[in-house]
Amino acid sequence: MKTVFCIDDSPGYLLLLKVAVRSLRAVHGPDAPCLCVYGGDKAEVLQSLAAEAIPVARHQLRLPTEKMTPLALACRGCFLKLELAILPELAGDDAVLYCDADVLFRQPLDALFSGPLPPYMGMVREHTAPFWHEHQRMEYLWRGHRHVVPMPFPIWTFSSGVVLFNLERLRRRDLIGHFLAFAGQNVDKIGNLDQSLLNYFFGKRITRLDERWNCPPYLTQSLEQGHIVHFHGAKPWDTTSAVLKDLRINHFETLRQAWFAYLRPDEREQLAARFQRGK
Ligand SMILES: [Mn+2]
Repeated sequence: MKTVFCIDDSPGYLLLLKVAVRSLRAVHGPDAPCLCVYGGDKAEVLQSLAAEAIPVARHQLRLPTEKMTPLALACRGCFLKLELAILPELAGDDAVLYCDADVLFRQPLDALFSGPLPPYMGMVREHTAPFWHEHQRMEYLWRGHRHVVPMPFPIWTFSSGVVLFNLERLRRRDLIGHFLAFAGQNVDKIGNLDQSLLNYFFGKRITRLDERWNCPPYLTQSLEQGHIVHFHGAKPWDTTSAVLKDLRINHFETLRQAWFAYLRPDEREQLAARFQRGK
């Protein structure tokens, strides 16, 4: 099964992706199948990906941007993962493991790849309180028909940092067409970007994955159990931001050092230079 990453030209993504792929190859060998979906337009990024031997699928977001909030527009790269089922480069793949670029692979994924395929998608639950907001239902228009999606509130939300997508199911009966219509028409009502869209539309159809497949570094069990560590919150280079102070606990320091170990000396210097300039 391919491991798929999505990036655009947002700062930091490319370096995160390189480390993610290097760690995937360290765990699963140099031929571990992967794909980078690239939503940007920079020749130097494409060169960098080629130098790293990372296969690329170029894809411009199909989701309409008219209704996007300024925050969503600034983070539009995170919506790319929602469109994997329509990518020509993945037309022959029935399932893929999507991972954010800010992950570190630490232990093999065999148990995840050989387990039963989730009927729609598999995700790990967020470590937050049950989520609720004022919209009790959302509607969308698709091929001339109006559809109503009752909101499954309050719900425990699932993290979209790692998603085992059953692409074959999403393509069947054009479920992906329905979902993307819903997403484009309701993107102004969501709290947490792409993650909200997946949780609201698929709700209880999401299969819960074991925590080891998307483990933040601040959990006490992350060092022992984290097969995929997800630097959700503070990125590995962020040792100072006050707002994320509470998330730089437990194994954050050890795991950020593990992330740094994958950098080349010139990459380490670039990061250091960025910090001396104040990011
Ligand atoms: Mn992330």
